[in-house]
Order: sequence, then structure tokens, then C-alpha cells
Amino acid sequence: MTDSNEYTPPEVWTWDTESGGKFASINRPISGATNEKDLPVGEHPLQLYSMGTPNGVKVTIMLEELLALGIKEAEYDAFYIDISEGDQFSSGFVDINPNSKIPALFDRSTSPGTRVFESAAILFYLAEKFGQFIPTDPAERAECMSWLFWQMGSAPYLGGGFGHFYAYAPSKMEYPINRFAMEVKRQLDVLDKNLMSKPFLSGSEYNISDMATFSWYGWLVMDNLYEAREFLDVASYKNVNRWANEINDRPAVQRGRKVNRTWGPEEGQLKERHHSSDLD
Ligand SMILES: N[C@@H](CCC(=O)N[C@@H](CS)C(=O)NCC(=O)O)C(=O)O
Repeated sequence: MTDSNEYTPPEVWTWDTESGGKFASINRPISGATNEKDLPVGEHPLQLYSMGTPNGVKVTIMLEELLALGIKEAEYDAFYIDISEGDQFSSGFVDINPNSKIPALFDRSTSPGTRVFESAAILFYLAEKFGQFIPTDPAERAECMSWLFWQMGSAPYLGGGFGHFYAYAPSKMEYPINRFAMEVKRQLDVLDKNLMSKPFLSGSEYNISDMATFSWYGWLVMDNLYEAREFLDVASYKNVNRWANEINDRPAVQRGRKVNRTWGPEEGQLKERHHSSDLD
């Protein structure tokens, strides 16, 4: 291993705004709003404030799946929150997510309205509210929740760890790339072995644990997330590839993937969604 990028930490860490990297200008060591601004409100019961990243897309896939079942109460407005411009630090956004990260949901159909933040909490809230995409049998439900929480605990190693050091850091450093590549490959192996004996993560039925995990690991193996397909040899995880392709073929997934997305091929982008016809 090379010893370049040697760093001696000071006695007390201080915030260096010039530290470099793709997110240097937006990340801060303090929480809370930086400006006073209300969020826009649309006409539907559910108001989503998000961006089409893997964490954001989990929720738009779920909403499109609910609408595909004919559940009109799942109609939603999806407003675009540009995290590279700091929209997540407006007072309106911080009111519904004190953690200043997309996605965040506000349900106007309850009185008073209900705020929900953290993508898994949003998936679970919607699954319970509409009684869909979550098993009712206690053992199956436990398995579904186990995989949902597995995803929430694991994906930061993929995104914040591997993705950050492999794709976003100002220079390539061997130690963190090695460490996180090993962990991501271990996670892919966990998924691959689990999917060897069943079609979906928690059994025979597609549910919120698949939606959450597809958005990260499905994109990694199918869409070349972080341009790491070759580096991580993702093709070798055959069961993950089979599962990801099957989920990707679902019409609601194709719709949900486009919402709040402003990059990639033009036909795959829809900055904001306010009517189902916006996606047609
Ligand atoms: N655990 C959170 C993570 C959300 C998250 O990290 N969102 C990112 C985009 S994928 C974000 O909003 N980043 C903005 C920032 O860090 O300031 C969830 O699953 O909802």
C-alpha cells in the first residue's frame, strides 16, 4: 500500500471549507436552517420534497406502485430539492426534516398533517397507511423489516464510503477505496446468497425491502453507479442481477425512477411531478 496523502490530524478538528471534493461547498458540521423560505405546496394529499438519487427514488417507486394498484389517495406532488444548491437548508425543509436530507414527506390528509423523514420511515409509513407492500404475517413482516433495515445500515458504506472515495474525493486514496470496496463486495455477496433461494429479498413477494435495496444495489449492478461496474466485477453477482432486472422491468419502477431526476438521458428525466400525466 502506498503512503501518499499522509495526514496528521490537529488536536481539535476545525471546518475547512476548501477541503475539496464534489460536496465541499454544501456539507457543513452544523445543522439547522440557513435561510427563511417556505416549501411550495401542491394540491395532492402527499407532498414529497426530494431529488432522484437512490434515496429519493425509493419513495417515488413506492408511490408509483401504490398508484398502479389504483390507490388514488397516494396521489402526490414531488417538488425538486436541489441539494447541490443547498435547498435542504431552507427553514421550510428543516421543519419537515431537521436532518436536512432528501427525501422528506408531508401528509396533508391527516389532521394535523404528518411529517416523515428518512427514506425507510417513509416507505414504512406508506406501506402501513395503505396496507400494501408489507407482509401481514409476523414472521414474514420481520424478514421484510430486517432487509429494509439491512439496507439502511449498509448503503452508507456503498454511498458515503465507497462512492465518495471512488468517485467524488479530490484524489484517489488506496486505503479508503480498498476498505469500502471490500465491504461493498461483501454486501453484494450477502444479497447474492440470499437471492439464490428466493425471488425477492424477504421471500416470494416483492415489498418495501426490495424497493429500498434496488435503488442502491440494483443501480450499482445495472446502471453503473459510480462507474464502478467493472472495478467491483458486479456481473459476477448473478442473483442480484436477475433480481434487479426483474424489478427494473416493472412499469411503476420505470415511472418512479424518472421523478425528480435532472440528469442522464432526457427521456429519463422529470424534474417535478404534479399529475400522473406528467410521466406519460
Ligand atoms: N438516511 C437518509 C439518507 C438521506 C441522504 O443521505 N440524502 C442525501 C441525498 S441521497 C442528501 O440529501 N444529501 C444532502 C446533504 O448531505 O446535504 C435516508 O435514507 O433518507
